[in-house]
Amino acid sequence: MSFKENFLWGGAIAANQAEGAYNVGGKGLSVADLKTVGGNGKERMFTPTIEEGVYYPSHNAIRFYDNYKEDIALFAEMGFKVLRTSINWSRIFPQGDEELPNEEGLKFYDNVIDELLAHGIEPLITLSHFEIPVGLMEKYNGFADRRTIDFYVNYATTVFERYKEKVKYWITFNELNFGTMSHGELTVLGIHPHGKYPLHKMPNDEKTRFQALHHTFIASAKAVIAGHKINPEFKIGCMIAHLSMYPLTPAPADVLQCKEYDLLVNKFVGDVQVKGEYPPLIKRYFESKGIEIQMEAGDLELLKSGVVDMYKFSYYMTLCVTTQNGAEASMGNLMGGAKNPYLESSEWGWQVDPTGLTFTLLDLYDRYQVPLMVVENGLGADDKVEENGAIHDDYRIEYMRKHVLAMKEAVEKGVDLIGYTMWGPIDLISAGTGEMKKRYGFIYVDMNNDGTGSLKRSKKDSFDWYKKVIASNGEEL
Ligand code: P53
Repeated sequence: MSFKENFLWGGAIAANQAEGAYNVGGKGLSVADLKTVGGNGKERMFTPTIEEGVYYPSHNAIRFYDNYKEDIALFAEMGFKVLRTSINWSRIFPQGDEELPNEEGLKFYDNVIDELLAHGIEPLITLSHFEIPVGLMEKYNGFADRRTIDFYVNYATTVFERYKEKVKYWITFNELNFGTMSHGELTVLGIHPHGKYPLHKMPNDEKTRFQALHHTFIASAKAVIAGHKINPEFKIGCMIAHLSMYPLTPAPADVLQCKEYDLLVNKFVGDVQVKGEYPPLIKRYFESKGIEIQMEAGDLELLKSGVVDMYKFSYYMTLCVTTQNGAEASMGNLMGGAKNPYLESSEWGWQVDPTGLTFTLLDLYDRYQVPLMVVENGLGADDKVEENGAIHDDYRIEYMRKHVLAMKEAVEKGVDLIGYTMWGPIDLISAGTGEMKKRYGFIYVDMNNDGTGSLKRSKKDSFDWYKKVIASNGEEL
């Protein structure tokens, strides 16, 4: 057994990390436009307004807005079956609470989607990829306010209607489970802090955060219901940053801790979106924190009837959990985790673990029994350009080869896996650091961390490798 015949091979990008043109064509500001550049080990900041002399990488990004034709042609050359990208919410509803959409914003996505279809590439559209309009953040405190649900649903319905004949695959929210962590307050939920903040040191207001998260659950469910009415063929997914975890030691306390973190950080949000209900074990956590989710009549029914069609997730690394070195019992600190002595890390400290992908696929299929799709995976690395312009990224090929083999193993074991869109087929702005040199692409973009460079695109060695992988449906690795 190997990959299905119509397996969806491709890549994934996000509007704010690729398009640029942040204030063109009537677009409003999104949260991404207020994030400064950081670095490896240097945090990005959030500034409530645009400050002079500060560099905001999303403003120009890699100018996919002007270059999309050339870039899509390169994706097509690799044989992409699918491209995952997001619609930048604030291009369509500049402030977020308008009744009618911005036609110029829609026109841009008409062009992108038509270009993809002309090349036989299926679009997979994320509705909200860390791109909530700043207008909604300022006026409503983002999803902390229940009214934001309706603005989101109006936006979702607008684009579902517009693209009902052209787009079949959708994601309601990117990495919604980041909403359980303090930095997700801003990035995912649009909770607006009135001051400058390093992104990982957001005010840690769990009550507001989990209430806002509940509102995104309702928003997602309502969008799914509306989407299926508009086109019953739509396949709408959740998207979870699956930060797969192992206990650091076989000490029973570590194993137990790991189980509880996995529920909070990974499974909780997926359970709500796939099973349509809060997992029973989360209630104790809320009680212990004095959190009481305010629900309206009908909310529980909405969650049940608005379940997603498939489970989509990102997978980059695994983390280790331990009680032994006093590791804080806070989800916000989890991204670090404890070091796994059996794994190597990327230059940015992400532990590389292909076997962990097989483990994760088995774990998820065992829990949900719905089709799965890996919608992000890849290696961020600082590529070296040779004098003749070549880029020998054999480390990236190695990373991806092992992860494709890991998926194959899961498929052989019976997992229903429908596709793979690796992250950043063309180099783009890093979400975590805002850097350009944390590169994932098969296509190199000549641009530096400070935005200088010709923006010229060129092929890395991995370009031909991936082309071969797709052509052989994952057999020639
Ligand atoms: P960057 C952290 C951990 C797992 C996934 O990330 C993450 C992050 C955010 O840093 O986000 C996803 O660019 C996200 C993309 C992002 C990609 O992973 O920090 O959906 O927008 O670019 C890679 O290396």
